[in-house]
Amino acid sequence: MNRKFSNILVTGGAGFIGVNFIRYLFEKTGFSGRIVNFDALTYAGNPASLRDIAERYGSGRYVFVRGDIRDRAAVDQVFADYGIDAVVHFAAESHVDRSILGPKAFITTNVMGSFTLLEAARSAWKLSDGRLRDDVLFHHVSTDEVFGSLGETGYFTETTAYDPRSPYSASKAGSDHLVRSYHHTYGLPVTISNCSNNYGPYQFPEKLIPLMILNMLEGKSLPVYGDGKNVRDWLYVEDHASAIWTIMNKAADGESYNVGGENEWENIRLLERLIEIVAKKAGKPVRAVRDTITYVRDRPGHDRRYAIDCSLIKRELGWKQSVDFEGGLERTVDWYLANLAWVDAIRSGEYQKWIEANYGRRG
Ligand code: NAD
Ligand code: TDX
Repeated sequence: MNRKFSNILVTGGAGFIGVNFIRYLFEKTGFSGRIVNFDALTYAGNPASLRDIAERYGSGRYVFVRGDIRDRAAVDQVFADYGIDAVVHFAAESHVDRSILGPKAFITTNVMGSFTLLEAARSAWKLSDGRLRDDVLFHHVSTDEVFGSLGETGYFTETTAYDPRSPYSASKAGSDHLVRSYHHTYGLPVTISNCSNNYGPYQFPEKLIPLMILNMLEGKSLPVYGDGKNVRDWLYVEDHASAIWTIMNKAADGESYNVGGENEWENIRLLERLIEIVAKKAGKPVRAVRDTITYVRDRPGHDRRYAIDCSLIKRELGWKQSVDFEGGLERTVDWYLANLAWVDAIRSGEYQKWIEANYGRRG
């Protein structure tokens, strides 16, 4: 496979991974086409994260459209307006804790929204003889959480049975199944990636790493769920972007690939390492920061361990990670230290005011 895309629709491109993916495409690849960033701007979406990209490429190569993937008319309009020939589908509710508190938005966006997007793609890419175009692609961005929870040993491979255990992972599993069904039933050209935990710049400060960095800087307590021994596999976000781009360009239609960092950490061990880095950079005594670790009640249904076997994408498509964990954590801490204004704007509601001024009130 060697595909060429001219007009890529990125859904959820104002969120953490979407922002990094769009930056990666413009700055690190030879992509010369147009990106249409379609995002509803929920609490997690912040177009200010791409303000410099909008200034540099806004004359035709970068377009932001505020819209909801559950809104069929709005999605149809984007396909029609921009001659979309590829979709990279990031838009989702993504935080497990929120899915426990309020699952509904996860079902409407992750399942129904993905369904709406698939229907719009199927309709926009239909040829006059009823078949679908084969020079287009729908790439679905999914998670390792669809495979459930591992014990102390073993890895998720592409053939591991689905076993989602939170409303978030169940909704992502539902969307994965829909995407595959559109390939098998209608011949929609699709690819899927199931990736492990990402970290890096622009991550919303509700997720473990940015939350802990900011709490350390502010002298707040560091809430560790349960016994702190849950294990996650961490990948620097730009390496996820490169994996998606590799799959989009090289994978056969209908294929899924697991993507991971081959970098497993118990939460408490990761936190201890992060404390050392932040304390040093912020000039705080390590022991004082360590004393703020607080074990709190566990997340209900907390998956014990995720671990990805990503040998297939390495072997078949030649992808590999480029950022080691030590370097990635340093870069991430440096980014938050240099971008406290980005965090403040989120926390103070300043960016929400900016969104309302520029894009109208949130629905
Ligand atoms: P995020 O929460 O930071 O961003 C999600 C974005 O989607 C936001 O910009 C939000 O405004 C937008 N959005 C939400 N609902 C929408 C709707 N109905 N219509 C249009 N836009 C909507 O999430 P993220 O961490 O960047 O994750 C992106 C994707 O990657 C998700 O599909 C997630 O399941 C998947 N993923 C994330 C990770 C991770 O570690 N963060 C790992 C593997 C896979
Ligand atoms: O305050 C905390 N304390 C804590 O101990 C938070 C926010 C998390 N944790 C634990 C729970 C998890 O074991 O840290 C681990 C990581 O938690 P999150 O950052 O919430 O990520 P996780 O639940 O693992 O899911 C993430 O990775 C897979 C993303 O949010 C998902 O979108 C992605 O699919």
